Amino acid sequence: STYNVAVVGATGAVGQKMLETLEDRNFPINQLKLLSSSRSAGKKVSFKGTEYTVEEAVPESFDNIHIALFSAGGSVSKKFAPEAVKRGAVVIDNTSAYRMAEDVPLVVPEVNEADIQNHKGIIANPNCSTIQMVAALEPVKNALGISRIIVSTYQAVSGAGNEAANELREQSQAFLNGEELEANLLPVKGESKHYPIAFNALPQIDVFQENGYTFEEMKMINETKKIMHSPELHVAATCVRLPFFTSHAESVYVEVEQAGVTVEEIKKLMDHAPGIVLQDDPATQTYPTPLDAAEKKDVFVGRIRKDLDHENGFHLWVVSDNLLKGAAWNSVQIAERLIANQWL
Ligand code: 11C
Repeated sequence: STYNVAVVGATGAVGQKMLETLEDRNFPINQLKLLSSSRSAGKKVSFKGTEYTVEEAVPESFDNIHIALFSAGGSVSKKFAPEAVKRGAVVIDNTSAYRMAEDVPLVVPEVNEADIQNHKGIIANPNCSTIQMVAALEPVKNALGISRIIVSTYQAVSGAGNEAANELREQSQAFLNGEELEANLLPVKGESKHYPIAFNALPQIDVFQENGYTFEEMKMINETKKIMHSPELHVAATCVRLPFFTSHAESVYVEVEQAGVTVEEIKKLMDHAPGIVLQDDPATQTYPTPLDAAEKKDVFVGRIRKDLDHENGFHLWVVSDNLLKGAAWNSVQIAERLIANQWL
């Protein structure tokens, strides 16, 4: 059978990738509706060779929709996801609006696919930097147990949307021309202070919380515990924005519960894990990079080493396309699993 699908936020960085992914997967679409906030309504977007006009989302837009993919910001999800559910749609929400809500499954199919069946109409797609980390660590947790994670991220500008990518482009050109850099957006739109991202590194992604961590860091901490069903797990994160366009990279330190584990064992786990590609050979300088991972659906892992001091500690380098596995692909994958398991 085929389904009526709505994409909310169709003109955004993630929305565009959602359309590409639906096309690429030959998703069983009967009718496709492209929606947005009033700001982007009227724009033209093409899908499978047909041009669609993006419509402003209103509650009635969701009449007869089976699956609605949301990625137009938290406030749009808060306003329209319940309207879509009321009309019988299942919502897969790529914003942080519902991720920590108790009755909303937060899903990375390689980790907790079965949670999808508990949905009450909304399924949340985790934050991009969380998704790639838990996908890489799930096989380790299953086989060896995990007690602690300490992660530092190296995140692409596209995580902050198309505008941030444009800012990097413009600042880079200005820098190379010897001109003054204009910073209007990063680290956080709407904050009082802005720093240039070109040729720089910004240790702030999203707003600061009272505990001194940023919201992005707290997302990684809280979402990881929820997805892995491990409220007791120790997790700490430092999230940094760097001047490249696509793919987030992460240096992950993990302590396993089992004693006497070797690097070879961890490599073997990675090699057999779904959605994970091991790229790890120092002899041939083989390791993942953001440029190589871009436009690919997998999560790439390399640089696996044993900690020199902690018997159960390991270091990994994890890279994935933030707009695909981190967002659009994970959302479409949830939709595919919904259908395949008849959990719609
Ligand atoms: C970034 N991780 O790179 C963010 C973007 O909660 O879905 C994704 C925000 C989210 O800025």
